[in-house]
Amino acid sequence: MQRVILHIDMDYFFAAIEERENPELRGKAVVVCMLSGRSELSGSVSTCNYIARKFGIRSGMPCSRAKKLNPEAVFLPVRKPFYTSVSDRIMGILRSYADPGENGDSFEQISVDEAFLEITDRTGGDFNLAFELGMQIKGEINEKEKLTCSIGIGPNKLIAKMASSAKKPDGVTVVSPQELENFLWPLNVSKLWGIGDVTARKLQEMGVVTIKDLAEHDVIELISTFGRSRGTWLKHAAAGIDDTLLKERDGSEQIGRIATLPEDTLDKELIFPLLDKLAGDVIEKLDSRKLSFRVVTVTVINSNFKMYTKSRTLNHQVSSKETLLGVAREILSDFLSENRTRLRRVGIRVGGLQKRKGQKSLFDY
Ligand code: DCP
Ligand code: CA
Ligand code: CA
Repeated sequence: MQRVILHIDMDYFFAAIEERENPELRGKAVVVCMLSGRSELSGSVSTCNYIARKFGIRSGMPCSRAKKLNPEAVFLPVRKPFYTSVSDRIMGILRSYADPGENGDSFEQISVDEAFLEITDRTGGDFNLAFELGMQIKGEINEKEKLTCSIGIGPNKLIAKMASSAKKPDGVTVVSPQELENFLWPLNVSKLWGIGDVTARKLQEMGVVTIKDLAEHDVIELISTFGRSRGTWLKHAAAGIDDTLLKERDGSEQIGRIATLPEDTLDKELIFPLLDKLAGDVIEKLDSRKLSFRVVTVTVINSNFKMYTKSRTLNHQVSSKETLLGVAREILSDFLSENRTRLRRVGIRVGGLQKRKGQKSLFDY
């Protein structure tokens, strides 16, 4: 099936959170600063909103310089733990939109405000459906967190990542395999994700200006300049080729199983035995690696191939099958009480994994 990957990047993230928390900041230039504490405004700009950017203020520049560019701007100190808690909630929302992940990881957080989602199964390889999913994600983040983001959708991580920055802020950019060359080739090589300043400069010296130039460049020459692996990578990337899979960040790994019911049904008598078997399989995997979990996610796919995911976070680490099955049954029962379409597949997944510590806890039942 045609792969579909979605990349999301939050808009002016730290400054957007500050704006949300303090509506009086709306309409003003807002600069979030990493202050060194030595003197007032000795430090660098963490980020700023788009109004501040109009004055030329950028991430990384000295705060004193930002102050000169716009003395009227509001300067705020970074509140990293607070932004991280917002990030965690957003990542939780995003995870629920990724594929169930039967064939490997389907969610990868790459920074505080960025993640990849594999949505191949969810969309059946259809880029129009992927666009709708992107709009749905924006809607949920806006509703729950009052923040905007930019989304890129493409046939692989490379294209998705580059597409998300094409329309910023608040954009959704879809690049299907048919549109790939039109999107990629006119761009300057320095825009290719993975190319740094040094490579970009070397390529310019070789007369390679656009990504199209790079795609058409002699691969032997690329290899002799950059080495075999980097040289072939450049050639492939310029053609929009990228086979890399998504990889869960350590600590956010999940273990799950999903299976098809004997028939499409809404009957617990048929669903619970399968749930029982899946819970057993998951616990077996956890046992073999001596892991406990804290998050339980149930996935269902109904007879119309629509997928629904619901998660519950427990207030401590657990590792027993009884707990897993109990929580999974509760989630599923809640779901069945409000759903009318028969189910085709069900899955269980656990997250918040940790190495089990010493003895089994008294609470672990
Ligand atoms: N950040 C930082 N120092 C930097 C770059 C970024 O502290 N030099 C922090 C603040 C940003 C967050 O990381 O809000 C995300 O970085 P981005 O590069 O995604 O930038 P923004 O989200 O702020 O803006 P954009 O709308 O351009 O994505
Ligand atoms: Ca961002
Ligand atoms: Ca980012």
